[in-house]
Amino acid sequence: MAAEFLWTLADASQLASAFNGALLNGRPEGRVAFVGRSNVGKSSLINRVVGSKVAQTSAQPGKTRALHFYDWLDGKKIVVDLPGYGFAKQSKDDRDSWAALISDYIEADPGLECAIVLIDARNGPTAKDYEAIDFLRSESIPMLFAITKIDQWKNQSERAKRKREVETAIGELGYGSELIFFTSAEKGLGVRELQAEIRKAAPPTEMQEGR
Ligand SMILES: Nc1nc2c(ncn2[C@@H]2O[C@H](COP(=O)(O)OP(=O)(O)OP(=O)(O)O)[C@@H](O)[C@H]2O)c(=O)[nH]1
Ligand SMILES: [Mg+2]
Repeated sequence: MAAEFLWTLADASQLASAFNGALLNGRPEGRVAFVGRSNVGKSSLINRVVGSKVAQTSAQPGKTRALHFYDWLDGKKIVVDLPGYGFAKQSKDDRDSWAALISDYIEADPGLECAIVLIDARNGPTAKDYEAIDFLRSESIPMLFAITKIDQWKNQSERAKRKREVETAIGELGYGSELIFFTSAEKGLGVRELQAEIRKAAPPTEMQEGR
């Protein structure tokens, strides 16, 4: 089996007992979190990356409501499916508590090696994406960027224009184009390249120094 479900984090009160140093519930594998607005395709891309349909996907935004952890056996990583942000139908209280749960987890996990920031091919980075990137940067989490649903690009000229726009926007934040992956979970595009890069993720420097 390529992947299996490990754990759900639904409430920040579960965090205190989950970590022992870099171990997550006794597990040493580094964590890789998929971050992005609701409906951008996080769960779908996770299923492609880990090679089995472990994460639930839906055409309705707001499908993933807690944090779900999957053991990606071949990649020797734990993959984290986060709830999406910017889900318009949520009440403000719901939005705040979801955002708090995500940021509490990111702050609490010393073994979070990398965040994959997903950006919809049709919109480019939104204001919420910029906020998420700022937060991850402030926590010193290395980032990769996955542009999702590139099968929605209609032709070669749209593809070229959109690629340039995304590379410029992310470049302006100080991240090189080698960190950007153009993907389609539907067609399986860009998945192999992203898998290879995720495998390379290493523990944050402070942890390595502590060994
Ligand atoms: N065309 C196309 N549709 C996709 C692709 N990836 C995901 N989708 C569709 O986008 C919708 C949302 O996908 P999910 O993977 O559930 O999105 P999510 O980011 O996990 O959403 P939340 O759990 O609500 O945060 C579903 O209808 C998917 O079928 C893709 O590569 N191409
Ligand atoms: Mg989801």
